[in-house]
Amino acid sequence: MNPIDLAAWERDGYTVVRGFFGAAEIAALGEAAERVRDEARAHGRNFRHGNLYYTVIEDAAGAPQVPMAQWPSYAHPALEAVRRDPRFAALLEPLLGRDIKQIINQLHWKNPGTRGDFAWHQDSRFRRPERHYRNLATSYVQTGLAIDPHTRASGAMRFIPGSHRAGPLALDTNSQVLGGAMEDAALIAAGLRAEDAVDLELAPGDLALWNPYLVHGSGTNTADHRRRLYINGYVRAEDCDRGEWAFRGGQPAPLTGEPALVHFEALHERRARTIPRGGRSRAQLRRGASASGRRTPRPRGSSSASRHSA
Ligand SMILES: O=C(O)CCC(=O)C(=O)O
Repeated sequence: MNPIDLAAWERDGYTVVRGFFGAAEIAALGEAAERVRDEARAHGRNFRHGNLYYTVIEDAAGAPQVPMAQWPSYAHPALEAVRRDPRFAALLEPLLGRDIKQIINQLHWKNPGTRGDFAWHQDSRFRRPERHYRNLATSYVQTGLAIDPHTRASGAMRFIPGSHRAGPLALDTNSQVLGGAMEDAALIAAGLRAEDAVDLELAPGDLALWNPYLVHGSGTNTADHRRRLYINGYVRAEDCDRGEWAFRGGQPAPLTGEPALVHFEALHERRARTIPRGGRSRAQLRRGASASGRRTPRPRGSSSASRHSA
């Protein structure tokens, strides 16, 4: 039997599958996440290669911290295998069918005491341009796999159950989500109440699924351990013009060949301009070196994809 509680999904806009991955698998995922973090920190600043993007900030002591990595699966086979694990295909089939693309592949880290808050938002604000995403309310499912315990103290996500049923709400869509606090005033302006928020408490291996219109955010980690989340966002292929394939006919579709257009509008332009013939090897990518052996220049300014895009 499929473990998604479809009635709860429709009513609340989210559901949780407990123990979706086992302890050993989560330990391996955690190790892969640390390799991504080490690689991102070694760059010492924001880094892009195609859709892969590392957000690197400085902590109070001036040391590099990595709150988020986008599309680490291009460079890390262990993460690539998880995003197209057959269990996701079976789980998602009743909601999305058997041909499924992927829009989000993201790791989030919240270290104790560091601010990695996410302001109240709906993920729908990031599904742009709108014409490329059809029937968003029913064609898209966001998933988050817990690597560490998610509790109120460790900065678990907070959901407003049922808020997805209103569709797009009057929440600020101009301010940054990552790094912004969950303000009650933002909810009130959208006709919602902070008292209705629930904590998304997860044990390692639990998987949360939520609707793109569900209002959610998350707070600071005040626990004594880090809080990591592996987010994969899936879409019914026929309803979306963007994204990487995850499952075709129910079968896993590995990432191969040219990256697909997802959020980074300059993907093909930038590749054509900066990647010399032969591109870069994985080892060069890991070292942050270009094909010519030099370090890749800092990405210009803040692109649409350098912003939180879940
Ligand atoms: O990692 C978190 O706490 C928040 C994630 C989130 O809000 C999102 O990905 O939309």
